[in-house]
Amino acid sequence: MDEILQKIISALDEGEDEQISLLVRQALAIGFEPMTILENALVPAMTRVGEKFACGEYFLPNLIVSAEAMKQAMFVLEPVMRQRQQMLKRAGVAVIGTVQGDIHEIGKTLVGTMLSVNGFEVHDLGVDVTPEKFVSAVAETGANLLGLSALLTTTMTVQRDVIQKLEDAGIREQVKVIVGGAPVTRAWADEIGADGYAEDAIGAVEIARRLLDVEGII
Ligand code: B1M
Repeated sequence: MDEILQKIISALDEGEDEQISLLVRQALAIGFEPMTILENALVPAMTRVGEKFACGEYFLPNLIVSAEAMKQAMFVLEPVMRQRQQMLKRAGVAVIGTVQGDIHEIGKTLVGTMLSVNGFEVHDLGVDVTPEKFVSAVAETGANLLGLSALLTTTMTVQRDVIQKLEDAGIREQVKVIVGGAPVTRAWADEIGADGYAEDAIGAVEIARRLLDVEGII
């Protein structure tokens, strides 16, 4: 693997947020595409940190510093991604957030960024978002896409609650609901009556465009 990507992986693993910003800028300067940096360095490195946490090699502080480094890297990448795709015509209006009880934000933000750079007007509600807040945001923005992220097995069920609340409010038909996050599966999406499921951020854009019948390339 390229040396610079390897350095980015190490910086994320060690949670070196200043160093990682520098390295990501360097990688862009020598011609790496933002998606290559994301897919070949940042995302696998973050996944590896999670695996080390799961097996007891890393502890919560490791997760926190690595997540912070990931966010810093995203701050550098996001404007570049936006700049490169800003000519796209509007694909739709999306509301997105991580569900109540869950503060994992990186995957959700990545999905929001990818939707945004692919022509969606994105209203990112952040993390720990109640079903009620999702419902009012859909009503207020007139969104035709709602993205619900959940990273914990204990918070996946809130995705079902949100869909139920949309039905209660009489606006379920107005909006396509897509769900995702590490524990979420297609079977779960079907079970709770979501319109779509995606395993990653690019998949989220693909399914959103398909559901809303938007033409064009990602
Ligand atoms: Co947490 N955490 N965490 N954590 N954390 C996981 C999720 C875990 C799998 C780690 C592990 O044990 N291996 C585990 C969950 C176990 C489970 O329920 N199955 C876990 C746990 C247990 C916890 C705590 C309970 C730990 C504790 O306190 N004891 C706690 C819970 C806090 C809470 O939310 N209430 C907690 C806390 C944290 C931190 C705050 C330290 C930090 C988050 C910081 C932040 O976001 N600002 C953190 C982190 C960093 C992780 C891991 C290591 C990495 C998550 C991440 O950012 N991945 C994670 C392990 C893992 O997932 N491997 C873990 C990178 C990101 C790009 O991927 O978020 O999966 P991801 O998003 C992907 C896809 O999932 C998908 O696309 C994204 C891009 O490709 N996707 C969607 C996501 N949302 C989507 C929505 C869509 C479509 C696709 O449509 C709408």
